[in-house]
Amino acid sequence: MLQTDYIKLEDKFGARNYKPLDVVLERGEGVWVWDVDGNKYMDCLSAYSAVNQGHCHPRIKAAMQNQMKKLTLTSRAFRNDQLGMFYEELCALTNSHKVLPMNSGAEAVETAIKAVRKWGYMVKGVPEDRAEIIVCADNFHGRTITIVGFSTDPISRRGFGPFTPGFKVIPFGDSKALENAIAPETVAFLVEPIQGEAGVIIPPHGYFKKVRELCTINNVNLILDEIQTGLGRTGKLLAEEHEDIEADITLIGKALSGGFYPVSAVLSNTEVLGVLKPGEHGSTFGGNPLACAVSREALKILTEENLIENAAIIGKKFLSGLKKIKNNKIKEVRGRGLLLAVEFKLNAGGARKYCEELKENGLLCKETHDNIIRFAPPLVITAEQVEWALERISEALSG
Ligand code: IF1
Repeated sequence: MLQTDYIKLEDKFGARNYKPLDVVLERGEGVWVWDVDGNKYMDCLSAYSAVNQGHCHPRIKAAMQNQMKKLTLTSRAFRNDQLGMFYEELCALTNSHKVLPMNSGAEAVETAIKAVRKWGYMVKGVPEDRAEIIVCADNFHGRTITIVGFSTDPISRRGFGPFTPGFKVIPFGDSKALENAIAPETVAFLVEPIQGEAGVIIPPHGYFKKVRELCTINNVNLILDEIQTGLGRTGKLLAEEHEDIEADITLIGKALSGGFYPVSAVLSNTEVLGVLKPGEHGSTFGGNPLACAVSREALKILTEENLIENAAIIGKKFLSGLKKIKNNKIKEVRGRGLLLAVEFKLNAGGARKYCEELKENGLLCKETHDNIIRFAPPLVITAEQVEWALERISEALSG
């Protein structure tokens, strides 16, 4: 079949909830992917930070093959031999006390919302059904009705109401706004350490230190959504480390399985996760042995192959290379570790055309909010590969 045949099939039978680049991929290895015609591309999106370990990492593949020969799914009606070790290793790595395993990132977010609301009623003493969670404008936390209900992106919300009550929106990066928003019924502040989908928005220096202080003195849970920024992406295991703070609840997903399987988790302590009693929450696939075996290996790779340090070192090189690009249509170049973005001025005609040109030159990336290109290659990328990428990006973006 030709690429156009694959595209026709997708367009004929698929819902049109995406507008992908017209490249039909069939194979991936490390930072590279190949289309059905054998053309090779560098993946600078990493499935939105789900393949931090690189495409089809052999160790994760082997762990998955080994486990799938034995046991894939038991439901949580019974125990399995992978879950406890997954918990222990994840808690040791992230300095957490308790884990609640789910599947998608959105499910982890929803789980955290349920847990903090129940904590509010059982521990903080908030009147029933009055719990409030503060979120930030330009947030992205997933696509469920509750989550898009507190999104400020009209495209994410339009036509999906009515929405779930109990959320208050404040500007990102403004600790005074948080201070003014906190009320006796506030049970949590849900926020990304760096706003990924908004265009890699990095908070002002000291913002999260103040946020941590405000949450502590007001007995409000700080929920950090690290589903995109976590697991090495920003050059630290968790992006919170750049801010020298610790969340009360940390959400991870995506690269938790190295892109092999949907796995997410809510990391917290007994006070919060202890409010969920048997039968009050769960999911068919949450904590299944295949997910746990895959994730255990995916986490080991991050540390044993020094991917977190690599993201820090190579990310600096990538960022400085992007900053050298000369184009008066570029408004800002920013990033942390290997979560980078080039923002074009609003009158520059958008960023999609640059993504299309880069695709023709063997590099895959994607625009966000029309005028921003995010560059987020797998954390296994080498210095030479960054040079290769920068040559092409400079050629396409210079103007
Ligand atoms: C799509 C965006 C990124 C996330 C954060 C929770 C979730 C995500 C910080 C939910 C998921 C994905 C969703 C995917 C594209 C991608 C995305 F463009 F949508 F916004 F990365 F920026 N918190 N982000 O980034 O996790 O339920 O998807 O497992 O919806 O197209 P999920």
